[in-house]
Amino acid sequence: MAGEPQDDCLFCKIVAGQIPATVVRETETTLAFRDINPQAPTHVLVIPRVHYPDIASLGTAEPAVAADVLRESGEVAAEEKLESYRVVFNTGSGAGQTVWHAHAHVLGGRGLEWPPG
Ligand code: D5M
Repeated sequence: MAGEPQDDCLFCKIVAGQIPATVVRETETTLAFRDINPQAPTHVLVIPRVHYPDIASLGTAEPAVAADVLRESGEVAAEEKLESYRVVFNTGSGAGQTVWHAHAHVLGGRGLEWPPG
């Protein structure tokens, strides 16, 4: 059920402490940890503790938690002292989503081109 931990979800396992992660920030509703395959000098993922498959379904069901993810993305950027950075929600396999638990990518520490690939 949406919102409940999923046995087959990698990020639910990180939330539960069953898989290790390099955690940089934690709140009651969110977790921020370093991406295992960084695409920039700073590459942190911010996730809700609750399971929703993408940011749209999280935003519809639990808008306050979606707002927490956005606020924490900014807090990560501030902690990492990023003057310019990008917050990305890949949504759908055609956009590169591979983990079906909502997550923001916070990317910075190098020049970021626009439009993205
Ligand atoms: O982003 C999913 C991201 O999740 C991708 O950048 C790799 C990252 N990832 C996968 N496994 C781990 C673990 N175990 N720790 C940290 N980061 C991880 P997407 O937008 O779905 O492609």
